Amino acid sequence: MPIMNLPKEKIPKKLKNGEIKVAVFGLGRIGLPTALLFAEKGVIVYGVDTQKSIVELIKAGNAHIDEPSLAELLKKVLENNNFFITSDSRDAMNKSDVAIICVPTPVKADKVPDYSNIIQVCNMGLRYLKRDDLIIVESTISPGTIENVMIPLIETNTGLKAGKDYGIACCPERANPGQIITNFRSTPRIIGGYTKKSTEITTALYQYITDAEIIQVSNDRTACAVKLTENIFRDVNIALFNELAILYEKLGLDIIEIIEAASTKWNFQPHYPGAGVGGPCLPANPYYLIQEAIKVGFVPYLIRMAREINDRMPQHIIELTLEALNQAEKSVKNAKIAILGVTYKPNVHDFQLSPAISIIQILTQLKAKLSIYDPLIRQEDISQLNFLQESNCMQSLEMAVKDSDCIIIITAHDEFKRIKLENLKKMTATPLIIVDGRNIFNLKEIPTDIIYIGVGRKKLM
Ligand code: SAJ
Repeated sequence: MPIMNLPKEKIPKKLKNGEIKVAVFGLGRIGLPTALLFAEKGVIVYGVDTQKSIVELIKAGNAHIDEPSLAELLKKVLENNNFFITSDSRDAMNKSDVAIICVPTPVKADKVPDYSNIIQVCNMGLRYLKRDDLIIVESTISPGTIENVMIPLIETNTGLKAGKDYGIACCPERANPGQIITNFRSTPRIIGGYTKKSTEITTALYQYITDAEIIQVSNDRTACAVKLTENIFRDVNIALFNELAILYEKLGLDIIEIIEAASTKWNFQPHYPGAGVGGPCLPANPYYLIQEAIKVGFVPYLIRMAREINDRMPQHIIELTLEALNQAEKSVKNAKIAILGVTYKPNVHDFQLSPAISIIQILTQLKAKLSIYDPLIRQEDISQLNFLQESNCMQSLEMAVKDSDCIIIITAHDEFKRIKLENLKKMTATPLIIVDGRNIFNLKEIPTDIIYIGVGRKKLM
């Protein structure tokens, strides 16, 4: 069904009766929910992933990622028999009219964006693009990636010209891990096409699966820039509060008290200092725009400095730990240090670029004896993640903190917020030392006989 030739009004009916079929490339935290939300509405969907293990897991009804209500949605969709999971991108594209690209776009160690997954989709699946098909990029990319990377590859592989022979648009994913299904159903979507027609047809497609507002922007480059602007705004603001935290520590002030008071002003937008900024988005996205800026001879300063400030927070946690141990006249060498929290954000089973990684590595180099506890760590994580060992991963908070000289909170899991400090004192060495990397405790409730340091707030004995 040549979707680009259809009047947009006809698209809902053609989706419902199976005449328009959708291929989703990449079945991870974004791609799988995207595929299921189309399939849930009766659309014939081909879910494509190059990892055969993921294909088999999903075929067997295993949602393979932790997202609320995802497993139930997969089970329901698999009963409909309109969701086909495959690693055969050629077959999927031959049978589909729309290709939605949801593959990871990380940055390499040298902070250069890595579009190898996007390029692989162009050279494999999209090699079988047909005249009047539509391509939609949900993966986070920089403005210009469609024009400068994808379109030339597609034209070389197929002879098809963008805009004239097929449609292509950007509809960046805007979901918060841990709330993805909810966000997909309710968060407005940004759509920008290479042509106006691409924007219109893509809009009709997404209106079929969400009641949320669709924001049409001028073109695909603008849509990419909106997504990057959202995440750079967040990264820069977090960096501001991380820098203020370090200053207020030195001034003997409590940044949380300051944020709470400042939040009474109508246009104050609080962000929170912490052990660092992790995850697949914030530590990576700014470099997409930095790279584009450098290509046009502009080197951003604030965006780069914000990344440096945030990337330095794990080292700051180490400095606070050394200061607290010194206060108790203890050395870090052979100190028993409990690490609470390893995932990059609370209550989400994801370790990507977590600040905990470098904190664990540095303390290991300093010859501390680590006991690590995170309620979300699974046995397979310990074998797969090189910074975790069987010997230092504990099954419970109590086992991790037992006899510890110092406790470092790195991730603000709900379980840790329920800790009763008076009870904790009975389990650890004396004095209890807490380095609160997420400021989860109320400074006013800290017992007088413990050493407590938060990020931007200090209460030494
Ligand atoms: N963090 C802070 N201080 C803050 C907020 C976050 O240090 O005030 C840290 C977190 O601990 C974490 C990192 O930053 O290590 C990232 O936190 P995040 O809440 O931004 O989590 P992400 O990476 O899952 O961000 C996603 C993003 N969504 C997309 O890119 C589509 C982001 O745009 C959303 O704003 C965010 O979810 C969200 O709102 O939760």
